[in-house]
Order: sequence, then structure tokens, then C-alpha cells
Amino acid sequence: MRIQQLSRATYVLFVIVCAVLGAPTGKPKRKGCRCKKVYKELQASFDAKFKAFENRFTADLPNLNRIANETMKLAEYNARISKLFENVQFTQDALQRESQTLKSVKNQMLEQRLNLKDLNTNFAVIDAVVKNLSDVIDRLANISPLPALSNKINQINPETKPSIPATQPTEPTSKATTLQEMTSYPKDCHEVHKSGGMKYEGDYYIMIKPEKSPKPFKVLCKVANGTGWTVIQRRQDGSVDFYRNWEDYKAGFGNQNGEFYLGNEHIHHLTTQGDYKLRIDMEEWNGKKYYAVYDIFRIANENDNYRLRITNYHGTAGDSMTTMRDDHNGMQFSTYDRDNDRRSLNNCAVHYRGGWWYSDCFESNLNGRYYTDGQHNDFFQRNGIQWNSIHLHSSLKFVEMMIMPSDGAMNNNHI
Ligand SMILES: [Ca+2]
Repeated sequence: MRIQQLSRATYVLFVIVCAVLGAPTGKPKRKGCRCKKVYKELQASFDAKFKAFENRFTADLPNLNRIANETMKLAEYNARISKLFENVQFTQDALQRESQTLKSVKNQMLEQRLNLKDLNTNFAVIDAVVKNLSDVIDRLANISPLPALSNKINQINPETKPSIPATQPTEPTSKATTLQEMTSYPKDCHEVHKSGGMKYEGDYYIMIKPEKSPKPFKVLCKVANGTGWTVIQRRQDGSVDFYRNWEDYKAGFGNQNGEFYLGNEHIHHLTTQGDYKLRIDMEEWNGKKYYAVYDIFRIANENDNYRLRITNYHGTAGDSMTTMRDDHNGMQFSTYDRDNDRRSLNNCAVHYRGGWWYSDCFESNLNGRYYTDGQHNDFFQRNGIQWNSIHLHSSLKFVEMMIMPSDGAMNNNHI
């Protein structure tokens, strides 16, 4: 309709132009007819072209609709793709976080792996210890007439574990004592060590029975530099009172995992079953250490008041047992309730607060009073733990007395 209105308007405009153009010139009326003819030709041409355009537009309309639909679809796809990109971005972030978590887990696993490696190493060490323990038990079984019982005793009494030195020993149970009384016992620590037991350095607690001893008893064994000693006395912190009577010194007292005296009766049974040597380790409060060894060490029975036999000194501490003055060799044992010393006027054990083989009175007093650091210098009252060849007026910080058979191998320089 608009096109038809436009054609009419064009026609009117054309007539007006023709009238204007024709009037001033005064040309004949034929010219107006010619203009009208041209107009009609133009109109026909225009109509034809318009018709063609209309037909073509009509024909292309489905395509245009299709293009419009495709455009809408493309917009929709574009929106979905944008959404997908958002999702991809979100997933990528999540993966990145997951990757960090996995890295952390991986590091933790590596750490666990190292821990497992250490654990494995520890297991290997424990395996080796168990193997050595088994070897020791086998060797102990070989020296016992009743190996099966020995194995049971070793299981019952933890003190006999030779590969791990016990620091808090427990008293043997009555069951263990009963079983052990049915089998044989080593006569001292050296015998066990010599037969392959207690192969590692350290302290061990075992039951022994010297040949003349009426019953077995517990001892502390000390293994150092390939030798196995039986410890008979130790002073280290003043935790045990050594100012004791005759019966206490006879039976022994204290704690074998701390300070103790094994007892004159036990020492007598130990040292009369063969030739024994004595080793004394000592330490001053300034940390300086000494040792004294006597190749012969023996004490008699109670009837002879545990008389001391000691000779052949060597070591770094100096000889304070067999010197001319107050020679302890050959002396009987004295306590505050048994005066067997050479001093006639009084009892050395009372005066010097110990139990010892006093002469008149001593060159050594290793069972004297324990003085702590700062109190150990006592010039006028020399009742401390004395070893005169180390110091005349100073009490020692540490003392340990131990014995082994004289024919046993010994390293004299193991301090
Ligand atoms: Ca006396």
C-alpha cells in the first residue's frame, strides 16, 4: 500500500513538474502528452521492478525467517558456551586445589615412607639383638645340665637378659628361685662372660652360686673391655647408709642398681673358690678417675672375722691397702659393734664411721661416710670415703669394687 501511495505521489509530482516546465516555454500541448507517456512508462517500469522485488522478498522470506531462527539459536549456543566456559573455569580451579591437596598428601606419604624406613632399620637392630640373645641363651644352655629349665628361667627372670643392660632390676621371683635351685648356677659373672654370655658392655643382674655357698644369690655383673666382673661394692650418691653393724656387713645391704655392699659371707664364698683379683675404680669430685688392681684378693670365713688377704698392687690410684703404715693386708673386718682392729684405745669403725679391715686405723676407708660436693674436704674428721694415696683429706665421689678370677683376661686400662 505504501508503494502504491508513493507511486501516486510520484505521479502528482511529475504532472506538476511537467506543468511548470511546459507553461513558461509556451510550447504546444503535445509536450504534456509526451510527459504523461514517459510517466506511464516509468510507472510501468517501477511497478515491474517493485513487483520483482516483492516477489523476490516474498521468496526470500522463509530464508530470512530461517536466518533469524539460526541467529537466535547461535545466541543461545553462545550463552551455553559461556556457561560451559564458566564451568570449565570452576573445574580448573577445583582441579588446581585438588592438585595442591595431592601434592600435600604425596609429601606426607614421602615422610611416612622415611618413617617406615627408620622403623625398618630399628626392626633390623631388634632382630640382631634377638639373634644375639638367642645365641647367648644357647650357650648358657650348653653349660647347664638342664638347658630346658635354663630357658624357662631366662624367660621368667628379666635380669638375665644379656643384650640390654637392666637399669631397674627386680628381685627374682620365688618361682624363678625354685626353678633355679633345681639346676646349676655359674660360680661368678666371669664364668658366664667367658662362655659367651653378656657379650655387650654394661651392667647385668644374674643369679650365681659359688662352690661353697649354701644357696644362690643375685649379683651385679659389669662387662667392660671384654672382661666380666662381679661387683661387690659401689658408692655413688650417698643414698645408702654404710654405717652398719656386723650382721648387715655379713649379709650385705643396699640396692645393686645403686649403692650396695654384697656382704662378707658372699665375698668369702666367691674369693675362696679360686684365686681372685680385685679392681677398684674411683673418681674425685673434680672428675679425675683412678683405678687400683690387686692380683690376689680373698677374705676368710666369719670364724676368722673375714680376715683380708690382698697383695700385688698395680694401677693409677696408688696403693692404699698394703703400705707399711696401716697395712690392711691380714686385717680382720671391723664394724661399730665388732672391734677387730689394731687400735687398742678405741674402735676405728666408730671413729671413722664405716665397716672395713681397719688396722690402726686406715690408709683406705671405702665404706666411710659419703660427703657431697663441697663437703668432701674434712681435715680433722677423716671419716669420708678415703683413699689416702689419692688424697689425705678428701672424700671420693665414686667407688666401685669388683672381682674376677686371677686367670681371667683383663684390660687394666679401661677407665
Ligand atoms: Ca680397737
